[in-house]
Amino acid sequence: MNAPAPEFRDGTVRHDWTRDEIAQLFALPFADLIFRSQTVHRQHFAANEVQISTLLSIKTGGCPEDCGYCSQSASHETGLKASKLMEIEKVLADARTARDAGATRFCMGAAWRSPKDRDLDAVCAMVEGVKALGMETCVTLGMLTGPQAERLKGAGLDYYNHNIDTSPEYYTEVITTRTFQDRLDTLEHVRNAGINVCCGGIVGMGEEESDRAGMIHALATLPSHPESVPINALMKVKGTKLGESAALDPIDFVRTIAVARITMPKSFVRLSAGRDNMSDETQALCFLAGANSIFYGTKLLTTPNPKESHDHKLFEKLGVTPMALDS
Ligand code: SAM
Ligand code: DTB
Ligand code: SF4
Repeated sequence: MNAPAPEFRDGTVRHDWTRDEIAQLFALPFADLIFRSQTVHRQHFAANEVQISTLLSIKTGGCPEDCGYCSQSASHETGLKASKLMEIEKVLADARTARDAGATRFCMGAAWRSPKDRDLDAVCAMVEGVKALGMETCVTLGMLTGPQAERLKGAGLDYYNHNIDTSPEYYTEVITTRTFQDRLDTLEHVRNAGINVCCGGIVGMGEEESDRAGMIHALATLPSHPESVPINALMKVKGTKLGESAALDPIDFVRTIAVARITMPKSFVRLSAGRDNMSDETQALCFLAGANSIFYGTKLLTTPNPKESHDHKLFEKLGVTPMALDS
């Protein structure tokens, strides 16, 4: 069996991962990989607890970016109806419903390249309102400047989601309207403002295993690991550039979760988009590999997610319990 190098015990937080080390993790026999990721998971987290977040698209469609996977890009004809920023009261009503259904974090997404300062006024009010409901808050609004990040922090924002999406090399196959470095700059502004970072990517866009290794390497060598690492399986949307991508092998997806868990031992790893197309067995393997967060509720931003009743049964079958806020 490939044992870890003696100077580093699995479970130690490191920022000096080499791409080769990460590629070697991906190449492990499956059982060895999962054994190691599950062992790391148990060092830092309660083994059977999963954090629950609910998503809401507060501003949908008509986005000027050309992200090849996205239903909301104006470059794609997906039949999605664009809408304006939602009213604050409506957002808070949805947050209350999510809280009462058991979500501890409410994540609000807007299809913007970057927010205008006027938009930020409304988003800050939403953040304040959701916090007053006793929930954690997360927003994903595109690129941010330093002062914009400071404003969100001032409103009490807990997490900002901004994904690197894929490896630096594969990135230009997916997005041309903003660069990998633009994304790193936004992450730095978020980090400097003292907001928790939620950053991950997508698997199943036609990338190679080496790109998955490159994506995890970019995340695991950030100066601080993102507190939350969403691993999305591509939701194929008709009319998008990547809508006809080849089917993703679930084992490749589980491997990506496991490598994220080993390389970022203290981060929440979110089994993010794609659960609606996954068997219970694949999801169980993801939890075994160290995923400990999900999106809950029948809609992600624009695409479907499993029924709540299905998730309740799945949790019961697996003996998984939702994580309380202060655990
Ligand atoms: N417009 C903002 C931005 O991109 O920064 C925020 C919203 S965007 C929808 C958030 C993330 O969702 C993307 O970076 C991408 O990783 C993920 N995502 C979007 N569409 C997806 C799809 N069809 N399948 C899987 N993940 C997707
Ligand atoms: C993330 O990594 N996944 C979420 C959240 N961050 C904002 C979004 C998933 C979107 C899936 C496609 C859709 O529903 O439009
Ligand atoms: Fe716009 Fe975000 Fe979709 Fe890219 S992922 S097209 S930035 S909404």
